[in-house]
Amino acid sequence: MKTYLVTGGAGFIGSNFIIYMLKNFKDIKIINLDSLTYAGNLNNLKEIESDVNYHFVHGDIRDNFLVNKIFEDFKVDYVVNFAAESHVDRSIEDPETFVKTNVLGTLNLLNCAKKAWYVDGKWKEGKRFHQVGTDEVYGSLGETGYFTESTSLDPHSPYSASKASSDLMVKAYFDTFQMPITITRCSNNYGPFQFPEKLIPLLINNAINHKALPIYGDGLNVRDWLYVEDHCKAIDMVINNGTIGEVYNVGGHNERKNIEIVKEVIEYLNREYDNTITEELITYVEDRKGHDRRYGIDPSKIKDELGWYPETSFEKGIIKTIKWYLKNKQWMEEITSGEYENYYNKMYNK
Ligand code: NAD
Ligand code: TDX
Repeated sequence: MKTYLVTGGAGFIGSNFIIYMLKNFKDIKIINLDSLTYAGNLNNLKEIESDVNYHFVHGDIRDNFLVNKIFEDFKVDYVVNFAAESHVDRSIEDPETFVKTNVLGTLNLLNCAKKAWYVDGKWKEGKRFHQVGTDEVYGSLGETGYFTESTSLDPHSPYSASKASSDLMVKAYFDTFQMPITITRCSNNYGPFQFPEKLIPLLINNAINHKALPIYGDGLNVRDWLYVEDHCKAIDMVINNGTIGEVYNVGGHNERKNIEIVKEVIEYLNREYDNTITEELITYVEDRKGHDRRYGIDPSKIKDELGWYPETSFEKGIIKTIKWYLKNKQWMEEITSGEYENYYNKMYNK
């Protein structure tokens, strides 16, 4: 029975990962450590919250006493570090919070894992520290080419700089201490439980409330979209079968211009939900500072070595996603009240 310490498990990808793992494996235990920032929501985990193999701990990944205690109380085998400040626009407003959680938080987890796993001059068997990274650390592509694992790191936003720093700290613990680590770097995820500050849920939420759909710059920036469950599967495969010390890029050759995404969402909602939702809602706004033009992942390594591939096509995934948000309007209303409203009004001056 393996015990996973999942950090940030009340956020978007973390909650999908916990649900995916508990649904697929009966012989694992999951400890979810989350400080419940604006992005963390325990309602995401309703369907598994009473599972005997699930345990929630409310706390910060920077809390050295607490994290050491978790390692003592539970025989942690795997750390899967999702906990992060994850939104680029917020990092432009407040870079420091990103360094505190993403860099110092990761460092604290590494130190606690080392303390628990490195005993009498050797590493205990069967341990793994997995860092959930992002393709944004590679910077921005021109019209051609893809990010491979050997692409130089060239982050542009405070968010991606903090994620690059945390990846490098994890790598340093492998290079210096031979800590058993792996890193995945994934492209843009979409699916259930994503906080509606990110493009796809923001579009759905605004459209159904007949609010403007803000498009940064010319709308021609490209992102490589991956359905969240495919990402969860990739992480599981890398933890269990990936080579220690290695980085794996995760993405699905699913590139779309932002404006194409907006039009697809409008088209579906107009046809299936409310025919007053039209392209008139599209509003071009000032571009994001340092806005990366294009991300595109080359996933050959994870495909060739581990047999992973994205199972959900964008055409199917986007419909599944829109339907989920329509069915869970209350989740959206709850999560967007209070702090989010203030943030949204500040960002878009509405
Ligand atoms: P999210 O913002 O939805 O969730 C982050 C979670 O971390 C929240 O539950 C929050 O409460 C928790 N958290 C934040 N600070 C914490 C702290 N100091 N201690 C404990 N918990 C804390 O993020 P997400 O979109 O689910 O992303 C998860 C991870 O995946 C992040 O590391 C992100 O960089 C990475 N990633 C995200 C994407 C994407 O498209 N969303 C793509 C690639 C990589
Ligand atoms: O209102 C918007 N209008 C708009 O045009 C928002 C929120 C975004 N955009 C654009 C900016 C990007 O080009 O859409 C694209 C996607 O934006 P986000 O959803 O903010 O994602 P991105 O900045 O690409 O980063 C995401 O993918 C990589 C996640 O937020 C990161 O956590 C992850 O590492």
